[in-house]
Amino acid sequence: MQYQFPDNFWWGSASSAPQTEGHSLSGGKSATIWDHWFARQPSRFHQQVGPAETSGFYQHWRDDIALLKQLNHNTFRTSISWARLIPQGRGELNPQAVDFYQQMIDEMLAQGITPFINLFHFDMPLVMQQQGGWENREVVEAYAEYADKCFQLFGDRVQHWFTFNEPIVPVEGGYLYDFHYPNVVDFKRAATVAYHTMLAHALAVKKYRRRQQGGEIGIILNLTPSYARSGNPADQQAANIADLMFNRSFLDPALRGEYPQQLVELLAQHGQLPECQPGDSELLEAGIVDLLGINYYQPRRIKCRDSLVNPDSPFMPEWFFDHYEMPGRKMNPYRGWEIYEPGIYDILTNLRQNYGNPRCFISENGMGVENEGRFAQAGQIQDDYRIDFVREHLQWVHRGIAEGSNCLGYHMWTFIDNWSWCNAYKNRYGFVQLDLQTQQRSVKKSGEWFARTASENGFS
Ligand code: BGP
Repeated sequence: MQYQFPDNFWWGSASSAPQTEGHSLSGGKSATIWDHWFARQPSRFHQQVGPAETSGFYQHWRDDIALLKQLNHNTFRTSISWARLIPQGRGELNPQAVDFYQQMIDEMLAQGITPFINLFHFDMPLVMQQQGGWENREVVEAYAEYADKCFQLFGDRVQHWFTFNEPIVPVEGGYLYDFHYPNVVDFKRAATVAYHTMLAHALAVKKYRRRQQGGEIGIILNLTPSYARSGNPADQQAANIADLMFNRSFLDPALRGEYPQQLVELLAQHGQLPECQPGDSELLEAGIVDLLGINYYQPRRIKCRDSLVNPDSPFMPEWFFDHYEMPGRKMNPYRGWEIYEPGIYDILTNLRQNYGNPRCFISENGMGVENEGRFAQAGQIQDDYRIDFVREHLQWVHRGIAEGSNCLGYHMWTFIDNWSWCNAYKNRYGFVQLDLQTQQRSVKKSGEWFARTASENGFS
């Protein structure tokens, strides 16, 4: 076989509680910011489809886990919903949620599927947001209590924990570019949210290690390699700043326990540094992860700015660079993102050469497709484009591993087509097609391909 992967390679897919569970206001769960925002502004959501309309994992988990097994997953990631487990954010547990998560995890284990459990996937409980969300250090404490509760309840069964999925997304969406609640546009507040998120991460890591449960804890970051338009110093400098802002702002604290000096200086120079407290540096250092999840979808193409910044305009990352469309780049024709497979290899190489080759795995990679039903033949979606997408990315992962990268697995986004934030069901990503009305699941051609690849531990 041409592309044979190391023994015990993790083959699986990723999902999250808010995108799959449904029952968003039942089973004792309280509202998250998504329930709240949807109720107030349904028009911000594609076809006005909100977080209640999902594949109903809260109900169908047993069948879905059987399907995972059928597709030869040896690992699967989902998340716990904070608002379901502790509806008031702090304090009393919801017994229905404890039962649900316990049974779900036990069923995965019984089917030979190792659960990877994430604690926060953009789903801030509304009660916590009403107290200021990540801007409030009390919420950081509350999150750490919630995390510790999860370790206490499920840590005997779960050996792979993640504190956050893509923590930069709520920062960008909620505080910079207005695509998540609370729809603030303010760099300083965004920087505070980013900083507090990493403190929350580190506190959770500390609590996990204190329990000595024998497993590992990590974080999942969406890394977008920044490629400069040219070797010209101005373009290079622009790409470097984009990298600092969008990658290293989370990668460095997660893997080195500190922020890049250059980023700190840049923000200090512009009066944008968040407020620090004594002890923060030690805390960040304690947050160095055991395992890094890498979500990779697309690169970032950067050039220097064409025009001078108006110093009276609000401070934004784009003060330092412009995005540019590289001529001849390969686009996903069904979703509008660039596809650049070598980016996944460049990430692995960067981690190996500059970050001590950490234990890592590809925790999300995937191809969203609009109106995917048009590719159905005899009842099955013939998604050869997705097979090509996965295969080509895996070839680069394989090369990275051959050169020594410590990449332990590959998880596809996602298992069953799911609800996705403001996009709702616009982009379908699953190995399994979901009929939202009937809730029927149908395995796509890519699901069958992946099942074969997982069972053979590679492909030719
Ligand atoms: C990632 C998120 C996922 C999922 C995916 C697809 O950034 O971790 O939760 O939403 O992107 O996104 P979309 O449906 O917007 O194309």
